[in-house]
Amino acid sequence: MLETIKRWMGSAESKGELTLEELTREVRNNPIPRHIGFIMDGNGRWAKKRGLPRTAGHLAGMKRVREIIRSADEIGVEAITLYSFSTENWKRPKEEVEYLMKLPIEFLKSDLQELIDRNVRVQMLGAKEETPTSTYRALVEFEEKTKDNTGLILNFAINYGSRDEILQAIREIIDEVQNGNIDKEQIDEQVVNQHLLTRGLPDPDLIIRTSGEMRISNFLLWQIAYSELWFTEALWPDFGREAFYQAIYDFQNRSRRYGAV
Ligand code: V07
Repeated sequence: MLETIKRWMGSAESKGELTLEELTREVRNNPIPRHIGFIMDGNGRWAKKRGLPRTAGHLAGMKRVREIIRSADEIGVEAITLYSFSTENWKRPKEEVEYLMKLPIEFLKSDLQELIDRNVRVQMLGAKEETPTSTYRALVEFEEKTKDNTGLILNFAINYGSRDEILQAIREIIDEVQNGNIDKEQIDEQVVNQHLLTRGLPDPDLIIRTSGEMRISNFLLWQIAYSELWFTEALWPDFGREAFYQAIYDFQNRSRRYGAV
């Protein structure tokens, strides 16, 4: 109780004076966000600070992906969506893009078995067909080998852009109207939801972005209408279990009103 009051006096949000054990207990004793989105920013900057190539930052970032999956699974999150590669990322240097496209293949070798053991279902959001053949095969293998799993839903947004996703939904809905399947007046939020790549998933309760940037960058624009946004200066390769649970702790201590008072 005293701890709680001290925290209120300090600031609106905790500054991380709980130990990891206390934090985990607090988080587990409160409602867990059902769906959490991650914008995994800062790998390049992390590498630069150490005089390493940007690719070293991406490799370190992949290790944190593993830690976040385990941490989410262990507290019973229903779904996480990781923004791994945007449609804009093709503009990066060729070597960097080639390296990024190899990461799912590496991840397949190192982590598929653990994901199966954890009953995790892996899905892709985005045009995976436009990735190199070997990457595409790895992405499909993840999906196929985990499709009947009933635990944590793990979405990788690869070659994803939210405006593209919305445009595609608009085209599909127009087709439905033209085919006489629905009337224009019947188009509502539910119809739109059914045509987005996230169909079947709850909207994200919480979006986490690392690396100090306070932008959404074309990630799940429709779906985040009521999401809590949480930003940290930490670079993605430094973002581990403790920071993740701190974000959930802060989420649990904010009040969400969906526009009401
Ligand atoms: C990527 C590592 C994490 C930091 C952000 C960018 C770099 C894991 C995957 C992955 C994707 C699909 C899959 C299994 C693993 C990945 C890309 C980049 C393109 F089925 N990390 N990671 N994919 N980074």
